[in-house]
Amino acid sequence: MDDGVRVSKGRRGPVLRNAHLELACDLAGGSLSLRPAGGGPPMLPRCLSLVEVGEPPRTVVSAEAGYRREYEVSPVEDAHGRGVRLTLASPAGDLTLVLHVTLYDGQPFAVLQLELRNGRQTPLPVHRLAPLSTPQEGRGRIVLGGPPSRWSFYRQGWQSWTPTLTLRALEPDILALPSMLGPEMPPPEWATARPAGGRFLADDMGALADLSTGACALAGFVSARDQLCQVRLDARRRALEAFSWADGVALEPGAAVRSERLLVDLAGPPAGRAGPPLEALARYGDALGREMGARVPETVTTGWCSWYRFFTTVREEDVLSNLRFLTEHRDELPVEYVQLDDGYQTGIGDWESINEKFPHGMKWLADRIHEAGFKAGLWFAPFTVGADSALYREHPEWLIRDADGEPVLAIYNWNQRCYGLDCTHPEAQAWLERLFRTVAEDWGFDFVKVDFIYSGALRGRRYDATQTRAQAYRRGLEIIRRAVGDRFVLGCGGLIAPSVGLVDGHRIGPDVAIWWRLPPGVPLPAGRKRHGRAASSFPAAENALRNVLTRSWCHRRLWINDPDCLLARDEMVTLTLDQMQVPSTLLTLDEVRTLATAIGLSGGIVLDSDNLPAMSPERVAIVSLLLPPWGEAALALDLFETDMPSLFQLPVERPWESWTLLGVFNWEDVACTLKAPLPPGRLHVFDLWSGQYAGVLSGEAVLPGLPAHGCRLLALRRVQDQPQVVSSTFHFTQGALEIEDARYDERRRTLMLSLRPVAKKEGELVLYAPPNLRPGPVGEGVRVAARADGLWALALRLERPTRLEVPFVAS
Ligand code: 9PG
Repeated sequence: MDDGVRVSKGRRGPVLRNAHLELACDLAGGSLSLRPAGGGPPMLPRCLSLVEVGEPPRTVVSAEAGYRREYEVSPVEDAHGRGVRLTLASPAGDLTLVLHVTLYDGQPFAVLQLELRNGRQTPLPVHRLAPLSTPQEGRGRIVLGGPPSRWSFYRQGWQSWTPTLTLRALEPDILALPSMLGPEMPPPEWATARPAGGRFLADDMGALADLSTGACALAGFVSARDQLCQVRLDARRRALEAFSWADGVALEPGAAVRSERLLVDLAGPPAGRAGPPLEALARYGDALGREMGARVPETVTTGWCSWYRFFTTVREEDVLSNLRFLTEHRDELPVEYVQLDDGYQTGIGDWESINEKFPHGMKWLADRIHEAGFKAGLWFAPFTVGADSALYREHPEWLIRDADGEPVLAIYNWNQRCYGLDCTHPEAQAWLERLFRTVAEDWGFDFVKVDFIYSGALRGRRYDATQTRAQAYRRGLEIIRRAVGDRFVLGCGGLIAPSVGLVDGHRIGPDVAIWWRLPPGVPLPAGRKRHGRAASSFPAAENALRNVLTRSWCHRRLWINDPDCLLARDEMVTLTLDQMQVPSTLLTLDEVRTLATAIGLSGGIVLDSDNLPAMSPERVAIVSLLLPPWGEAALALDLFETDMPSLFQLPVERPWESWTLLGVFNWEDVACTLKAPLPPGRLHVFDLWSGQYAGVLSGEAVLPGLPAHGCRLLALRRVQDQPQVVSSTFHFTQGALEIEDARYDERRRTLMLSLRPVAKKEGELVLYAPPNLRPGPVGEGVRVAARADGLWALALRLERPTRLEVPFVAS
């Protein structure tokens, strides 16, 4: 099929089309109409573009007055392939709006970029550039086939900790306000609008799906170097606007400024369950990664992190005792990094001043870690300056300030007000560079976790008034990147699109915690709301897990996802007051398994954060199940149907067999029966955690008795009419790494297995045999036991590469 872009003349102006998409221009009306190929009405019948400029009161200038009759059509070739670009110009007094529209051969999306040219004699402050704005009234509103009550909207969040999820389009949005969770307040007219639901402010990208028709429209920025980007949806008015913030930077006479590049991806009905919206997210992730030059390390990072067990009270001995444990248990916990988190420094900003809990300093500690054969990681909040720090006292001029000259608050944390570092200040830049050179070259760290970095992107005044928030933020990250070279940079509390290309790994959700949900008794910092199931950024396992599922599409497209740490502990701790022994965690075993399942299936970084020497072997074995990492990300099948997806599916392909892993989660506070749709065919269904075999199923699995906050980790394997592997309990993939080959020799009636050790050394291979066969004796060290329904378990220790021949005899 010819997939190339064709240009033709339509009734109202030029038309671009390929096999997927049609863009028709209405020159006199100053708009574009977008529809998926294959007929049907346009989904976005009237796309306008507009800018917001000037001193207060700001004015909105749009292309509504029409585009010039002359337009340009030119071939392009860029990161997304070959295509055709249409350039439309709309004069508006002495300003000109220029819209660049690119359609690519073979891609189901278009890219829109708006340019503003200043023909005035005076500089013009530019605030917002919107390459896409659909009308709020009358004809030209969004058409998805069904009513907005059946729409759902996926809203990307500003930074790591911002809840990211799909909401029904008439529900209220979550609160994601400046400075922690969003860059901006919603538009003022939204504040007074009644009813409150149906208005959403997404960052970088939003995707709208119609659950009744399966149609989907995604608008997301694929460049993010210069401007912060947002997408507004007003579902009641069926209106969408995508824009980037120019931050009021003055546009000089004769000069031009461009918005970021907006990808618009449309898919018409029909849709399967995991159909168009999920594919659109994946395509958006690919395109963003391509344009921003994503850094995607080959292998997935593993390690131990001090934070979620020791917090700021961490001492040198705590790191050393865990280092010792890792050294002695290298086989069971083969991890790469030992990462010290917050708690070594004397102040928020005073990173080279080490507190008394680390008497030998940081270089000494990194040396000990290296000596033991691990790589060393260290935490910073490099763009955050605490009011109690020496840095704040000595360099108040390095802070982002508001119009009154007051430093802008980034967060209240560590019992103090914390402000944002002005990364455009030459002295602050020199300081950052020196700091990270010291950490990398003198101290010898191989990994830096740069945390709370959204602080560098706060709205405010900076030393260099020509720089936007996005540029200042990236400048800071670029300096860190240059200073540490190719060492691993883990972004945390960091913006999403603007970080791509500068970090190797990035946190994708709120912090995990030793509680599922914030317990009622725990006091909240002033001004914080306590949520129930409602999406929140507060540290809690439930909140962390939400984003692990909803942002899985980012993995290996933007960076390596960091789902946050695994907390698997069952350690008891002694209370100082009355010497009482209490559990060191509130997480139940079911909740720990849910966390492990989500982290494993996420394909992302595997960091444990427990006091390892105090953990039982059973709990260490849960960590081992994730090692080595498999590295590929599962997909939340029901992402567009619920605000908390419960089906996390990962296809596993090996030369000897392909199967599917399916995590099924019960987010309810009571035990439930859940139903899971199955891939096609007759499948053996085996759950790793309960060791239960659900039998041969097709179409759907009904899973009774899922405990509160618990899960099933199912291996779904196609039924063969001969002996076959159904599961392996050595690794969470149930066979991907520990089974190198498995084939049944029909003539010899023997299952030939080629095994290699993984982290967990004790386990079982679970085999199925047709009713007329059963396994004969296998050999030394392998215990064969009958299970229900034709299953056989082979229990063994796997310490070296092993070949197993399992003979089958008539039963
Ligand atoms: C160290 C921690 C850990 C953790 C980070 C980050 O909203 N808050 O007040 C808030 C506090 C801490 C926090 C996130 C949010 O955690 O994600 O892994 O490094 O800092 O202080």
